[in-house]
Amino acid sequence: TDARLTGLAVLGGAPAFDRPRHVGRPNLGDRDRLLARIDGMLDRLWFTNGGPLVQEFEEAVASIAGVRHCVATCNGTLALEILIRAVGLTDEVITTPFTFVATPHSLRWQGITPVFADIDPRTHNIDPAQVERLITPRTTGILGVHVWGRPCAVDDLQAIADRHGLPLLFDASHGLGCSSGGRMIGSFGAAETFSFHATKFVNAFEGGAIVTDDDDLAERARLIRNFGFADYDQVRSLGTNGKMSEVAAAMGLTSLEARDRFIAVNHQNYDAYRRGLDGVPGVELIFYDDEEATTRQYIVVEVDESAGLSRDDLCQVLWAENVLARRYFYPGCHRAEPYVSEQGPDQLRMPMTDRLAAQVLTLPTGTGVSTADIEVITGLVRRAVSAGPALAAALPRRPGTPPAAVPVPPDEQPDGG
Ligand code: T4K
Repeated sequence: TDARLTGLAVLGGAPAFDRPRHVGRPNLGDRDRLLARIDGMLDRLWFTNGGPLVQEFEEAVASIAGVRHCVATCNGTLALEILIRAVGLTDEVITTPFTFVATPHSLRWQGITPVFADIDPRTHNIDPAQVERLITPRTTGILGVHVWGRPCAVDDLQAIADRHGLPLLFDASHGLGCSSGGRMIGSFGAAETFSFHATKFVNAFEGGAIVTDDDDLAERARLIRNFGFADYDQVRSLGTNGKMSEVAAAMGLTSLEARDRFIAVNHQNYDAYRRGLDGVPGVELIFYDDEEATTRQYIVVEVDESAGLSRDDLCQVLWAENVLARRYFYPGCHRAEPYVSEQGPDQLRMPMTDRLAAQVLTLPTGTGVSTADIEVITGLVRRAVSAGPALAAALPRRPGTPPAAVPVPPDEQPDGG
C-alpha cells in the first residue's frame, strides 16, 4: 500500500474536521447592535415599505459605491430583474456564461435571450472582444459580472457600449467594497446591482440593490419595486414586489458596520491559503490586485493537469474530510437549462468557460474559518496532489461523479465548528 494514501477520509480514514467547513458561512456583525435595531423596528411597528432602516441602508450603500441612488430590494435576483425592466432591455442581451445562474435567469425571466460571450481565463470575466463579435441589430444591452469581486474590463466594455449605443450594466453581486482603477464598483455603466444574500460579504439575510447615478432610472426602478405605485392610489407603471424589509436592513446595516473586520479576516485567510498552497503543482490560487480595494470574499483555485488529479477528484477528497468546497460555476450557464436546449451548438462553443468550469474550486473562508483550519485544508490539498494519480486511481467513485451528491449533515451546531 501507498503510505501517502493512508488515513485519507475518502479511503476510509477519519475526517479531518468533525463538522463541515463551508464556503459561504454567513459573517455576523455585532449581535447586540442587530437586536437593538430589531427592537426599534418592533417599537415603530414599521416593518417594510421604505422604513427608516431601509433608507439608512440605501444611503450607506450609495455612499460606498460612490453614487447618488441606491434602490434596495428583497434579493439580488430581483434587483437584476427590476433593473433590466427599468432600462427597457428586450430581445437579446450579451452576458457571461461564467456566473451564478441568476444572471441569465433574470434576463430570460423578462423574455430576453441571454447571448453568452466567452470569458477571459485570466480574470474569469467576460471578454470584451467576444462581446463585440456578438453584437447584432437585436442586441439591446450588455450585462457584465464582476466575478469574485474582481472587476470586469470596465473601460473596454464601456467603449464598446458607447460605440454601439448600448446600455452597459453590471451584476456586482460579488463586488461591494471592491474597486477598479481606484473607483468603487457600483459606479460603472448605467447601473449596477448588488446581492446581500447570507453568503455575501455584506449580508441582509436576503437582499439586493440597484445603484446608479441616473435619476430617471432610479425613479423607474423605485416604481417597479413597489408595484408601480407613485403614491397611495396612483399606479404609474407595471411593477412587482421587490421591496427590502426592515429586518433585512437591520442585518444589512449591522453587517456593513463590521465590514472592516470581515475584510481583515478575508485578507488574513487569503494569505494563509497563499502560504499553504505555495509551490503545490497544478493548484493555483487566483490573484487579487493589491493596488485595488478588495474584499477577498472568495478563495478560488484553478486545478490543472499538473496536479496529477482532477478538480473533481480533489473536491471528492475534500468533501470526505468535511471540507465542503464548491464547483462554482460548473458547468457554466450555457450548459444549464433552459439555455442548453434553446440555443444552437454555436452558443455552446465556450472553450475558455468550459476549461475553467472544469478547473475552478472555491474553498471555505470567512469569519467561520480559522488560520488553523486553513493550514489543515491546504495540508490536505498538498497531500492529495503529492499522491496525485495514485490517489485518483484509488478513489471509490468514478471520476466526474458530482460531489454535490454528498449530503450536507443536517445536524450542524450553530457555530458550525
Ligand atoms: N449574481 C451573482 C453573480 C450571484 O453570485 C448571485 C448569488 C446572484 C446574482 C443572485 O443574488 P441573490 O438573489 O442570491 O441575492 C449561493 C447563494 O444562494 C447565492 O446568493 C450566490 N449568488 C451563489 C454564488 O451562492 P448556493 O445554492 O450555492 O447556496 P448554498 O445554499 O449552497 O450556500 C452556500 C454555502 O453556504 C453552503 O455550504 C451552506 C452555507 N450557508 C448558506 C446559507 C444560506 C450557511 O452556512 N448559512 C446560510 O444561511 O448559492
